[in-house]
Amino acid sequence: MSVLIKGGRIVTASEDYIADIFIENERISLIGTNLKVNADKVIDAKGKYVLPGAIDPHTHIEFPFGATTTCDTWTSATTAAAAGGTTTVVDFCVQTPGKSLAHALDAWHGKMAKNKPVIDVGFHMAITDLKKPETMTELAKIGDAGITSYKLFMAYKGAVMVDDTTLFKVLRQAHEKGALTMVHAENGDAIDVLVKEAQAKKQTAPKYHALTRPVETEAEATNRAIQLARIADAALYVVHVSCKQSIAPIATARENDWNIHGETCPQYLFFDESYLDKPNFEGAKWVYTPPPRAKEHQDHLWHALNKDVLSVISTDHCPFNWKGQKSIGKKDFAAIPNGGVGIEDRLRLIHHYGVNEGRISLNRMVELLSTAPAKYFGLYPRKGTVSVGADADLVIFDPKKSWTISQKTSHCLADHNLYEGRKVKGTPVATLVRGKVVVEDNKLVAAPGHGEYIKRANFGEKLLAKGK
Ligand code: DUC
Ligand code: ZN
Ligand code: ZN
Repeated sequence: MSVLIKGGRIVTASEDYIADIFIENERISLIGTNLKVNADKVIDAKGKYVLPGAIDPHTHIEFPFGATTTCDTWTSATTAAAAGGTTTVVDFCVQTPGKSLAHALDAWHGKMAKNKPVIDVGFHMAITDLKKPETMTELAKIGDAGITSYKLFMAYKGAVMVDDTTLFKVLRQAHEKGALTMVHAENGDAIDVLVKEAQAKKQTAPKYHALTRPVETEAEATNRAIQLARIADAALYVVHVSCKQSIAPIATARENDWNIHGETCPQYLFFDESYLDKPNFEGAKWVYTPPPRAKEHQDHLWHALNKDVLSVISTDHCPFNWKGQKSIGKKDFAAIPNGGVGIEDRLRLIHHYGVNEGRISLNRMVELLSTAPAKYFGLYPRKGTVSVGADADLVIFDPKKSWTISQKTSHCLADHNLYEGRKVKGTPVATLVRGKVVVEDNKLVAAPGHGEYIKRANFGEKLLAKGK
């Protein structure tokens, strides 16, 4: 199957030009003006942007969390992702404490085999328990499964939180193996005390989620992880940075050329702590971790994104229904499953509020959503750019088309959308994964199963095209 995309404005992290793209055997085979080729399918992209597919390196799909499981399936989440211009996700495969890493990997592949994805997929490995010595041996070989990034939770005491010994051992292993270590940076011990005190005072409302996780708990853990990574001489990537106090140690590290990196997510750019106060328990929809912060942090986050102190915008898509899932915590904020809905609207939101409103350039948007995550997570240059030989993961994006974000037109299964009713200018009109249109005009047009599991390269190394 060959495809010719005609006359689009190709925008990468560093370029912006009008040309045709010819796709054969899932990859881009030619880029040029007025290409004279015979194609099975022709797409007229005049007046549209042609972007490399966005990459979401932070999702939780069919993820068991506390008393419940995130409500999207692999099919629904990846359809939503594709509708919003995302062509690859890297999801967290999470070790069940006490069980092996192989057990987690089997479980994740099993879920994907049942509810098949429509876009490409990689896994990070979240290590929660190193008590059995053989787990470290397993971790040493996890690269064979194409997993080149590890994740550790520094919070959720008594569940998935790790101590500093575990964090440090994993950082050392990552240094040995050329892997990237990711941290959820919050001081779980302090938060545990604050939560128990709030519960004892019968403080039950969603707003106590934020009040028991002050910015200092995030800042302290961020700095601790950075210093431990320095001792281990390992690369570190701090997930979901939410506040200026956590930006500061990352900025210092980067000024010193330390191997420290960070991401933020749209929910920290667009919502503040007041959303938790919405009446009738609606605030529970905004119970994600770290919590929404005071509004002043938003400008600091945009500034950090512009200065490359923060280098990626992921979604941390971790969807729970408001009815039946968030409601588990109706009488106790600490029982509300932590997570927000977000996989579908990232590109539209960042284009509208970032590019249209002058906060970032179009090239920087591509870098933050596609090229940088591809480079960090061993997918580049097979993914994350528009070039000959790359996978034809492409988004045809109409910058003039208006779009109203709504749960009704969403492909996510959650019963709400955090961005409900927001009107944006610019939306994907077609998304291609390895040369196949998977979503067109917000409709799924490919069969689930088109998405493939991708074995990723090590941190800083290149991923070659399939079969190379
Ligand atoms: N952290 C995440 O990264 N995702 C979901 C929940 C959490 O606390
Ligand atoms: Zn987290
Ligand atoms: Zn997450």
